[in-house]
Amino acid sequence: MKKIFFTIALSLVVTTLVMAQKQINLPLIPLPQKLEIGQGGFEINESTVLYSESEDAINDLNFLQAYITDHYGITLKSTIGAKQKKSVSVKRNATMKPDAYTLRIDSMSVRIEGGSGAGVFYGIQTLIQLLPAGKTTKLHVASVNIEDEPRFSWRGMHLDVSRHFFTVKEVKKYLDYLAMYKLNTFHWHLTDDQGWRIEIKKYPKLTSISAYRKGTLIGHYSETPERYDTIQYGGFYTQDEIRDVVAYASARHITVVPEIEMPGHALAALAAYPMLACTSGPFEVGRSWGVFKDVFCPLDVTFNFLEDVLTEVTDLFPGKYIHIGGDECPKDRWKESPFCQELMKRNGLKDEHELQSYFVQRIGKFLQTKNKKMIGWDEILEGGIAEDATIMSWRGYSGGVQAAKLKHDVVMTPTAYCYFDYYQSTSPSEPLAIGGYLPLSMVYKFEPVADVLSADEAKYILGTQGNLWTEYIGDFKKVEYMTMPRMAALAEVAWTAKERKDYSSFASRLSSHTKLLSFLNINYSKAFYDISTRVTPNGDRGINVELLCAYPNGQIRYTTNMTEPNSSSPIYDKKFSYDQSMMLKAALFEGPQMKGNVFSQRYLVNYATGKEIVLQDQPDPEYNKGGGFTLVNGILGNLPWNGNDWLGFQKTGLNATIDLGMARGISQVTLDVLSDSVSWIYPPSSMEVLVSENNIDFTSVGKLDSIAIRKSGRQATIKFSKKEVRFVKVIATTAGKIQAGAPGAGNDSWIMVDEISVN
Ligand code: TNX
Repeated sequence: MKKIFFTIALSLVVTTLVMAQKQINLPLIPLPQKLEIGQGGFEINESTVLYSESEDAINDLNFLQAYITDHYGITLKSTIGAKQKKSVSVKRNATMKPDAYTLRIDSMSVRIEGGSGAGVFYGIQTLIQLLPAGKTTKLHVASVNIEDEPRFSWRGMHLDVSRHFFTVKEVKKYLDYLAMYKLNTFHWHLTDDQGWRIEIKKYPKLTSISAYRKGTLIGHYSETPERYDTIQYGGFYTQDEIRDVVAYASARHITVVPEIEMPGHALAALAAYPMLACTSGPFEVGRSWGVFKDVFCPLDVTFNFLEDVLTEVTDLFPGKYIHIGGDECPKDRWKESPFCQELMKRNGLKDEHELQSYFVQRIGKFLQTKNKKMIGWDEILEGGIAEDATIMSWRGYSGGVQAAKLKHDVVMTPTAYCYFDYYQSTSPSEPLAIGGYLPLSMVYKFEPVADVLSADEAKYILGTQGNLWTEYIGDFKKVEYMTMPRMAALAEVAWTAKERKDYSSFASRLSSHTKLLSFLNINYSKAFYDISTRVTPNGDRGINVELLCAYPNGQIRYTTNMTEPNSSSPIYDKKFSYDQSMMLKAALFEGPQMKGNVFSQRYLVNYATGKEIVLQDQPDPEYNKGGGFTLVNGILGNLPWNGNDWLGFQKTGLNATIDLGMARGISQVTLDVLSDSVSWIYPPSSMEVLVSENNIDFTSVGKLDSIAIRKSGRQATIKFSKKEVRFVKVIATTAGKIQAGAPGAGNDSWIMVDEISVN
């Protein structure tokens, strides 16, 4: 008796564990609000019939039918009628919230109910994620009981097709990915300085001239000298193609929000119609990136043009929102223009920000006559927000908070969490990106509702979206790489209740879900398996090294002899110290399988490494991840620069004193510095090294009055005759105000410094 009881108890424990385990492993993204997993499951095979229990769900059912045919090669009968045994059925249920659905799978049937077509469609998407991620004609799906609905109503992805153009076929693929993650808004960035991409019948030159540029910048915007290719580049969508994309999106319950940029980012349009500018031109479609000074001039002819354009645009896009841009509009031309100054006077506008506001409000009024709502980047708050405008908050949270407090709707897309053109990995093999660092775990952490908002104000936060600017994304495989899987993380932010979010669970599900991504031939990034390092001082014996991985499963294995790690390399299980320069390579393994990329890091050791360092002035808090220790931690700040492992000073320079612990014979001091004028970063205007035996009396041993940073090197070195000293002081001064003509002209420049090596 006892024994039997014990066996039952044990098997209960085992089952619960298996259930819990399974729950985590069901590769569902975004995680449903309520999910129970049962025993066994259902097999969809050639004889399964698909029923739509209500006529209005047949289109969504047909979507499922087509998906199964396309991916598994079996064509199931789909019909309207009451569900039968051994069938898949869908139904609209008006008692449910529109976007809500239930999915119930047992050994007898698969049943989906949704509050609307969208709800049914989301149920179908969940079912699709449960199908086998490989070609077979027996589609086993686990037994589940799911009740689900989204947290936010705006769940979006943006795509910039101006900087680089993507074909209708590619745009449709992108929409497939949105659909897979239950995203419902596609923000189509159709116009910008580097190309106008939508046919406007009344202005044919927008496609014959504005859609093409004569060449494109090569490499990164910050590189000097600038280099260009001379290949004509461009393309546009005809109105028929636009309608085709809108219909394709609509079949997936996705609303398309077109963006027509104004008053800035308008150079392509000015190239065809220079009379819309404040000066006479001629203008050329942009070949480089960034912000251009020539913008739309608030002339009557410009408003007539924009209203004509928007009339055609509003006819093409049935959704309620039209995005009018509004970001990054330099005011130089308006300041110089007697017309603008006169217009400002006439309308009592006190500055050019108010003129921008006047511009946007005039367009807003026009859109109202077309029954559309205006949405714009958060700059449209400056100088007074237009009545009824929705704000897309990209420069952090503040624009969104301000707008919500003013009772305006908001979509949150702050760069720090939502810019998928940023690097997602610090690996040196990462393809070129604009800059920044936005790993998957950071996207996942994003909370769209700022905690300073009251419950009432929070209602104005419609949701969130990921943005893909394509300056450095020239082909669709790279579009996939930059968005997948960050789009999946964003989808969970937008859909799943805050309390249910958990990165470990997400990453585990994602790891299984990548099988589906591979099956769909999607070029996803494996950076979420990345390993990173943390170093800490270890008294006199150098540095402690830790290896970290945000992915919760598997083991890290490593080598220190320059060979690549494999499944029999030693397992990293605790931090270790070292006192000699070393090359470490590590990778994540689940069983015998290496998951991500190989991490390699050189750790350097010299007299200064791990020693006590005192900074007279603290770095700017934004660029001070590790304090003074950053300068002696044995790790060179990474390039391309992303803020990690560099210290930034703007108001003061660097003044660092290192205690070598005992007198050492030294003859060389090196400081790592950065040069990136686009980010306002300049090499120090001077660098000096002083030494001391007692930390009171310092003698200068060398000074550089200019520091030339070559492409291949970034180190400023001072050599001197050998000195026996214990204290070393390094002083580096900033270059002062940025000169006219350079980005950020008139502002204080920055210095970014890293490793101080003493030999
Ligand atoms: C800023 S975000 C822009 C875009 C650039 C992007 C690059 C915004 C409203 N404007 O024009 O492509 O940065 O990350």
